[in-house]
Amino acid sequence: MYFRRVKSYDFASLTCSNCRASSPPRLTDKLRLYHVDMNPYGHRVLLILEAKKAKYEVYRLDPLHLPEWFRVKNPRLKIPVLEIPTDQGDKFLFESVVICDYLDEKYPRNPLHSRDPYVKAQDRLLIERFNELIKGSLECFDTNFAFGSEQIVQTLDIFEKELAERGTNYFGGNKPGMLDYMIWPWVERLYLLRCINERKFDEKRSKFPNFADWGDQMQLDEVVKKHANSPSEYFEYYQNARTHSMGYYL
Ligand SMILES: N[C@@H](CCC(=O)N[C@@H](CS)C(=O)NCC(=O)O)C(=O)O
Repeated sequence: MYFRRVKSYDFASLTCSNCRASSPPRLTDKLRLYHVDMNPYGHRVLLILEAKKAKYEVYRLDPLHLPEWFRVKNPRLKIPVLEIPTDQGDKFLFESVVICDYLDEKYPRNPLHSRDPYVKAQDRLLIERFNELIKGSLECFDTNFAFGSEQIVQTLDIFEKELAERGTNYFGGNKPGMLDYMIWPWVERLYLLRCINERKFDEKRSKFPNFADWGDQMQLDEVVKKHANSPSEYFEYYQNARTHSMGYYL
């Protein structure tokens, strides 16, 4: 599915060899995701593409050498971008949550949002609130992997209580839904903290028992497994990314 998959994140040796001078061909029958390997926002979209069993390809961009033609596709230069074939030519969407909502409506199989408009609205609010954990984890990964960022702990507390209130294994009920997949990429990355201090990680984990169980279940989900990386892969990635000014892409 990938044009090229790089497992070892040797940023120093990334060259422009994979920055094609011309843009990829027009699409015919499948979607195309412009993605930077290991980027959590693109990870969101990969999960939804997979959950929907959509036909897609991934165009991997080298974040240190974005090709000129990409600026035309997305003047904001943000990734992820979804390219959609239409009779009027290819169209583009950006903003991971917007892309994922589009996919949920476009592919009715396996609906990921609740049919109840109130629950759907609540889930959207929780996706917004999760931005605090995103900020906290960026700070944590971008500095010294310090534990106990208040933003992380406070957000986990909100989600812990929400799971207890819903009384279900997943936020989506008896299977993962949109909210589960929208927050998962950052939770999968939080496990890297176990590589730094196992005891502290397990102590924190025990403070959020519902959320911890949710995380264990999510790791067994087939969609999640398809795009999962191990804690040590993330640890190595973030260590290297820090020394290569990758801040914008974390
Ligand atoms: N809210 C956007 C965030 C996307 C985003 O911030 N992308 C970053 C990578 S994490 C990016 O492309 N940064 C490049 C830049 O800002 O120049 C989404 O959900 O898609």
